[in-house]
Amino acid sequence: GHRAACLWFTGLSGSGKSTVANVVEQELHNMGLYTYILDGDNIRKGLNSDLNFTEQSRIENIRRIGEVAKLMIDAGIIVLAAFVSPFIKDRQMLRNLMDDSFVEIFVDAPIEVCEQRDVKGLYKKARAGEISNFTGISSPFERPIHPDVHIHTDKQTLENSVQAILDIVLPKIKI
Ligand code: GGZ
Repeated sequence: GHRAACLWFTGLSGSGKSTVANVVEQELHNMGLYTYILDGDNIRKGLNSDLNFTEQSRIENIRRIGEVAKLMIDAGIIVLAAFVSPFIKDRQMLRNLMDDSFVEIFVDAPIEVCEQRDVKGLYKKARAGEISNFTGISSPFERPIHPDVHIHTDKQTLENSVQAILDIVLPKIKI
C-alpha cells in the first residue's frame, strides 16, 4: 500500500526519540492511519533479548528490526522505529532495504544536554563504568549526514519538531 512507510528515529539516548515518535504516532493515528511503534521496550525485551550493546549486537539488532519494519510496510502499516542506531552503514542498509518507504529522522541534541536530562540514570552509570559500550561515552554515534528530517530537541518545541516531521511524511504517504 502507498500509505505505508517507516519513520526511523536515530539519536543518542535521551535525545527524545521515543517522545517525538509517540506524538507523531498519535497524530497519524488521529488521522485514521494504521501505525505501530517499534522501540527498545518491545524489541530488546522480546525478539532481540539475546543481543547486548557490542558493535556486532547493535548491527544485528538493527538488521532484525529492519526486516520486521519491512514486513509491516508490506502489511500497509506506518512503522515508527526509535533506536539509537549509531552506525551510518546500518542506516544505509535500512534505506536500501525499504527504498522510498524509509524516512530517516535525526533526533539531535548535544550529548551534554542528553546527559543532563539523564532520564533513566544511564549516563551516570556509564560515567561510573557500570555500563560499558555506552553510546556517546564509550561507543560512537555516527551523525547522519543527509537525514530526511533533522530536529534539534534542545532548541525546538516538541510541537514544532512533530510538525517538521509531518511536513515531510504526509506528502510521502499521500495524505
Ligand atoms: C546505548 C543503552 C546502552 C548502551 C542500555 N548504549 O535511553 P534509552 O536507554 O531508553 O535508549 C537506550 C537503549 C538503546 O537501545 P537501542 O536498541 O536503541 O540501541 S542500538 O540501536 O544501538 O542497538 C538506552 C539503553 O537502551 N541502553 N545500554 N550501552 N544505550
